[in-house]
Parts: sequence; C-alpha cells; structure tokens
Amino acid sequence: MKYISYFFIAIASAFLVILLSLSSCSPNPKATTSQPMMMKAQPKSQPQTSQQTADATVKIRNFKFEPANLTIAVGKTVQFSNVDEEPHTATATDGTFNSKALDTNQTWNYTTTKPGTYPYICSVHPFMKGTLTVIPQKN
Ligand SMILES: [Cu+2]
Repeated sequence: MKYISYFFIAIASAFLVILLSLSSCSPNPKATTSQPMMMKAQPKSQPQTSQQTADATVKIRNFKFEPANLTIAVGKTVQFSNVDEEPHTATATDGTFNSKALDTNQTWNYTTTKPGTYPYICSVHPFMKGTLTVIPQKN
C-alpha cells in the first residue's frame, strides 16, 4: 500500500511540474516567436524589390533626399535607399507613389508609369522634400 501511495504522489508531482512548465513557458515562446517572424518577414520582401535593377538611385541621408531633384524617363526604375537611422518614406504629394516606411538600409523601387512632375515628401518628416520628374521615353 505504501508503494502505491508513493507512486501516486510521484505521478501527481510529475503532473504538477508538467502543468507549471507548460503554463509558465507558453506565453514566452509566443512572444519571442512572433517577433523573429516579423523580423524575418521584412528582409524577405527586401531582396524581391532589389532584384529589379534600378536605373537611378535616391539616397535618403541626414533627413534629405539625394539628389532632391531627379529626372528619369518613363518606364525606368528609381530606387529609394534609406541610409539614415530614422525611418523615412518617399511619398508623392499627389499619391502617385508611396514607399512604406523604410528602415535603415532598406530600399524601395518605383518604376515610373506616366510623364510628369511629382513632388514628394517623407510622410514621417514632411519637411523632407524632393521632386521626381518623369520625361517621355526617347524614340
Ligand atoms: Cu523621414
């Protein structure tokens, strides 16, 4: 009889340990796994955009677009590259194009579709201004 009761105590304590470890561990892996997944998702989208070869580059550095004025032919691709520590966007004031927030060393490619003059800003820092001029393609 003594052995049986010891056996039950052993099983009960094992159950308790399992329950405690499950309840204490489950919230933490959820929190830690969701963050790396978010971080993995961002670099995944990065190579896709940079696979497309850019015809011109606008660097975003020290809260400035470099060059602030860029002229490019229609159908060509301009790459916006943020080298600042701050997130920036390239957002056309008329809504023609809008990069999402670019983190440090993130790039975003925009292929022009229509000739025109497109002033743009950084939506995070609206004092940052640039102009993209799209000219008709030479025949
Ligand atoms: Cu900005």
